[in-house]
Amino acid sequence: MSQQLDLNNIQGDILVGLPKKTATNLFFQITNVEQFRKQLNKLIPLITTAEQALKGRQAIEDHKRNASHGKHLIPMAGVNISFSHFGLAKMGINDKNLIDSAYLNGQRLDAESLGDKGTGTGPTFEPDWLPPFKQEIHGLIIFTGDSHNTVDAKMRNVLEIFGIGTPAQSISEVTRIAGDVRPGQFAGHEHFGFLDGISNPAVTGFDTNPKPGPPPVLPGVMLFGRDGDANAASRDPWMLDGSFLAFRYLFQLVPEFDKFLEDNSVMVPGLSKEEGKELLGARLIGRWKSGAPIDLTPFDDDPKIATNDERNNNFSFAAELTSQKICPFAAHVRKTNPRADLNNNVETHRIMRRGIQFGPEVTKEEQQQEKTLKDRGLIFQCYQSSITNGFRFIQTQWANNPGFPFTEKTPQTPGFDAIIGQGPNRKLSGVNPDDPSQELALPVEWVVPRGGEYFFVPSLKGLKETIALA
Ligand code: N7H
Repeated sequence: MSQQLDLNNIQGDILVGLPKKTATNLFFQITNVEQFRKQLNKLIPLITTAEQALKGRQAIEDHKRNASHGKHLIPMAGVNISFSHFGLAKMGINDKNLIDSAYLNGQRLDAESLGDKGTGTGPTFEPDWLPPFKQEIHGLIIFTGDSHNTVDAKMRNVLEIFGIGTPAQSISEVTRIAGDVRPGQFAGHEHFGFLDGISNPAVTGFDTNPKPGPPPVLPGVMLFGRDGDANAASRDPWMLDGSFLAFRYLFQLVPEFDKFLEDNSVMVPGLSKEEGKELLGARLIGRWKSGAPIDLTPFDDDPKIATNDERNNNFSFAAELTSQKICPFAAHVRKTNPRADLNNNVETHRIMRRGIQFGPEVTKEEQQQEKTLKDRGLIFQCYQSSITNGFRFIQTQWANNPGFPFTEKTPQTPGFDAIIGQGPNRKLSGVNPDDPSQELALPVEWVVPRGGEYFFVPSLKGLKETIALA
């Protein structure tokens, strides 16, 4: 099978990431199938391909190098579209060869297995999700851009194509969720304060010059029908170059998280209370707020490592496969990409993360009350060719599993991923480097899922030839 990728055929968010300071996710239902499939022809030329997203990123780089650019950003908008199983079924499109039970059943039915809170059990389980996500969602259009104005203009343009407010209307909006990069010095950092978006897999045949780090993955780990897609032989031709998108609407309890760090500051000789607090945060994540990995700089932050692409992802926990003095087994980045803990045999479980923050900065009032009063968090999006092996595996088999990574050579139980692990009696070991067997209870789930869905992101060809109607 050829590994030659056609970047004009792949939607831009999957391999490249749509450049964004802001994004709006528009969830919709299809109300008039024939009309929608015809109107789709007009949307296709507006979809940002991987090739265009690369050009956009290059233009941004060139612009930044130009000393006279000031603070002004280049106006730029991106559009991608994807469909849930229910959307494809509504259009009468047979997607059984996407072969993924999580996708075919939808995320709502998966919520209990993911560990989301709710009432009832089995078929009667009702997740504590926001009402729009309990409705059937057929599709998602992602709009990204440099500013709200650019994104809103593109969105108006697209809504017009689908005849919103006219007799030709073919979709109805279920909900829209907007997010923004955090302001000023916090840009690129998620709401707990940690730099995000550092480690994503390099893809063979796409990343010609990958930065030092975990081994690249075959393109089929992200794209249907390509080398590395275990089910490539069973795919229908229109599925080639598509991907799955796992969407999660994750709220974060930031003042409560901060209070926990404060109350449980790691008491290591020579560290102040404040330094012990920073150390605890770093040991829960596996990186300092700057982004520097603790596997490389365990006891002091070193922002120079964080900004050095040759170093910031070049670690593997190999120095301590049976201990957790340097990095707790359950640290978020060790749980979600265990690297040498599994002999670097993690290719099929790697995901391409694209997310953005939502909600305001923590207010003075919230700081004083040490309590969340305003909604904020992460719009989590990740791409993979198997949800079962990708997002879902990481969440259920690793983050929620106190026994993982399997450390036969140490009696210590790793415990839960403090950030995203869900389940009863949350605790972890390894936060105290002087006594890694000591356990710390995690009384609050600081990341709260309030909705989500699984989508298929078709190729441009798949959209034109199978989903749109002539
Ligand atoms: Fe995570 N955080 O701020 O704590 N994540 N994550 N994540 N995450 C990562 O390496 C965070 C979530 C992964 O290759 C970093 O880019 C928060 C889910 C994976 O080394 C930080 C939330 C899932 C990696 C965070 C959240 C994952 C990763 C370090 C929710 C999958 C790469 C920056 C609100 C089920 C691991 C970086 C690697 C890194 C945070 C969610 C997975 C800072 C706050 C739901 C695979």
